[in-house]
Amino acid sequence: MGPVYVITDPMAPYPVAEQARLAARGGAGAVQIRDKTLHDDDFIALVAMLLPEMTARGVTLIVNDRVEVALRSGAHGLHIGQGDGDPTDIRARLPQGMIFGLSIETLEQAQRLPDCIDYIGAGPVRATATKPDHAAPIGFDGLAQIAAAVPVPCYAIGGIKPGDGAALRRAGAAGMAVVSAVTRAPDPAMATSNLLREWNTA
Ligand code: TZP
Ligand code: MG
Repeated sequence: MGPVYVITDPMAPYPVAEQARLAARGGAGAVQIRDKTLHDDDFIALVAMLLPEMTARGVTLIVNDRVEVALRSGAHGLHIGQGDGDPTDIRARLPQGMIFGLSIETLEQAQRLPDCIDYIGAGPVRATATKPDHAAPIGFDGLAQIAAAVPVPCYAIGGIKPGDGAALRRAGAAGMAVVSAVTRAPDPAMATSNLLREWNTA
């Protein structure tokens, strides 16, 4: 999926589809569509519309939270959080080859990671206004402990900013998952390509 994973935000200045396109243009390896309020049918239509462009660019398109939407839209992947159901039961409903990610907030959760998970999002690394109900920040040390405890790629999430690439790589992250650093940047494509360049030169 590459080191830069961009998550869309319906509250950000650009429409969600445009956020996804700009992230792809900037070199994101993965784009997650995250919208807690969109009706399932609209969510499915949005993902289905974006899928050909994302596939053509080699971008992994991931649906947040909703199993039915992931299944019915043909998305490349599904990402769930700790409260979204039993991962093993959900995995059983997904087609083979669909990428399956899980949010991890503590070392204990990392140590109990089900073996059906392809990658994790670990965080929040820092407190962030993007997810007001987030768990306690884990910091870079917590991130390093979690990354070392799991056998799958670990994406750092939460309060990740330009300039963090080297510290995240040192902590053992496979990449960074960002919302505001890209979706609220004046030029989201440029912000994405800057994060990618920074990661690759860190
Ligand atoms: N999960 C943990 S923190 C977070 C999510 C979805 C939000 C991250 O947003 P930002 O703007 O990159 O801090
Ligand atoms: Mg969730």
